[in-house]
Amino acid sequence: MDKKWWKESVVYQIYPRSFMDSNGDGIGDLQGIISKLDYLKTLGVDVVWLCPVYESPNDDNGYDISNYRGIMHEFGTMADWEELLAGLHERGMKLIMDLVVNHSSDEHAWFVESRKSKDNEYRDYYIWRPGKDGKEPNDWGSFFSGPAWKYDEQTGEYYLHLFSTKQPDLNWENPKVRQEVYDMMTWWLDKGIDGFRMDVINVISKVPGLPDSSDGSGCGEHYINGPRVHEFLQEMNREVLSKYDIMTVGETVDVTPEDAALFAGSDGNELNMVFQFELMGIDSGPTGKWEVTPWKLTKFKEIVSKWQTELQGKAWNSIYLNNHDQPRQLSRFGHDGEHHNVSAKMLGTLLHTLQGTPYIYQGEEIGMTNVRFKTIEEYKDIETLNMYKDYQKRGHDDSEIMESIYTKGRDNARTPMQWNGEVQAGFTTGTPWLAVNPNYKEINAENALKNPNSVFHYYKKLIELRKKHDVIVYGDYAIINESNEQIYAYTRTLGDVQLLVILNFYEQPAEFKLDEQIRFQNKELLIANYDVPVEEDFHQISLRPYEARVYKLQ
Ligand code: ISL
Ligand code: CA
Repeated sequence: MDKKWWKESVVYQIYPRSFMDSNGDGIGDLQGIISKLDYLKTLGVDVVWLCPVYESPNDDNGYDISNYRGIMHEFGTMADWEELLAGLHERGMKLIMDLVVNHSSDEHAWFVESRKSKDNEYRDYYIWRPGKDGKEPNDWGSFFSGPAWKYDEQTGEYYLHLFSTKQPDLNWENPKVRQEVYDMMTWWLDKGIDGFRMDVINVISKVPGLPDSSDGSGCGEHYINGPRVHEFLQEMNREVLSKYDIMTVGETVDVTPEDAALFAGSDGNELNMVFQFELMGIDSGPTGKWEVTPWKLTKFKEIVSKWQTELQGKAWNSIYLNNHDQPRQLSRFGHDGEHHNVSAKMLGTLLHTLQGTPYIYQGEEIGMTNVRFKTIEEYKDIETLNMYKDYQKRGHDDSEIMESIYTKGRDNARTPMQWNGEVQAGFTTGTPWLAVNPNYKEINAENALKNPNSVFHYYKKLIELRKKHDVIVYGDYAIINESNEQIYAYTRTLGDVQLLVILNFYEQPAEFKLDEQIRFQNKELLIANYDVPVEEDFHQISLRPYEARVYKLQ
């Protein structure tokens, strides 16, 4: 058992723009977060992952950074940030910062210089190429629709931007760029932070020559897990990470467990863990995420089991079911109507009892849901807005596009945190930058704190259990009743202690039969989302809608 604090921790992700507004301008800010630190302490989380709070023109809500060492003025000042760090540390919590270094903002001083002339000393900080036959240098597409290249009048060349046109890709081939990044990371670590979440870190190395995609799709084969990515991360680890007792998690698009074992292997020479996307792709069609496709529990179990077993003993998993880029887990995998409370708890049970570090996304702990704004004008996310224009141009009808946005759009996760049932959900005294979800009168933190039966108190208990039972953190995973289309059940085993997790993923009742192979003398119910009758026959359990139970067997 290779014990590590970051394996035993529970992480809480904050999207600052939407968490809490302290000054009535409608935008969440650092003082707002500070005012809620006791809330986080009550929940019991160990680590806060703060999405970007650096200076930014906010083309992509802070993922376009114009100064890596300054705080976005809408969020506050460096003094506010220092107060936040101290406030977390005083309460025994840690802080990890978002590191966005695949690209910067086009308003970053490096890019302002870089675009001035071909012989500018910052030219090679970015990826510039002449056009090919009057068109883009290659066929790569942007994650946010359209080509990944933008023509720049000034020097008559194109620059690469895998994301928005205001997010030019940094040139990691240039050792000066890498040194700038390492210096900046060291600067933040010396301020006392406890680690980094690294944005799209597996696309930083591009295949030399930047060839067209082989299948004409314009997709990522020439930059996802590119030729030098492990070399770069090992260098970063040597120069920076290995000098501190910190945690690191890489956001890695399109990786397999084999890739993950290289990025986050137990030898520890790159990162501690990665976010995989395989599960998040479960309801996408051949054309991508906007092609909404029904998902199946058997497939869900297959993906999760694959990651659980293939990383076991080799690398460490991160566990998440939603974040600021994904729809709300409750609307996607649970039931956001009548079975709201039990299904939110069922999903929480899964999150906290798999092997890996659990990540809670703000609002998940009170069961926040997707939103359906009537018109596209109410949406703010660049990915959503670009896709809307693109699909309209291609002749899709409006109601079909809106349906995709309702199920998959990133603004589902970005509506303001629902603190109470008062004006604007208690998030702001002004007009919020993105409208609040109209269900805030029922679903809000104040109600959740008051009600002992709430999702919040259930999450709190799950977090407490993690601290008491090593098997929850370190136990080996094994799936049981694998082919069952309605129930997800598995065991976690550590020495002679076994955890048995039984989850009904649907509204319909289900019969669970316990495998004869599972033998034990004592059983203890650790947590459940319904009252469980004592005299029940354990080998045949009737599960109610979205019922979840966790037993400890010995
Ligand atoms: O949001 C997505 C789901 O469709 C992805 O395409 C997403 O853009 C990708 O996961 C990378 O995400 C990260 O980098 C982006 C930023 O917009 C996201 O918010 C961030 O999490 C560019 O920095
Ligand atoms: Ca504010």
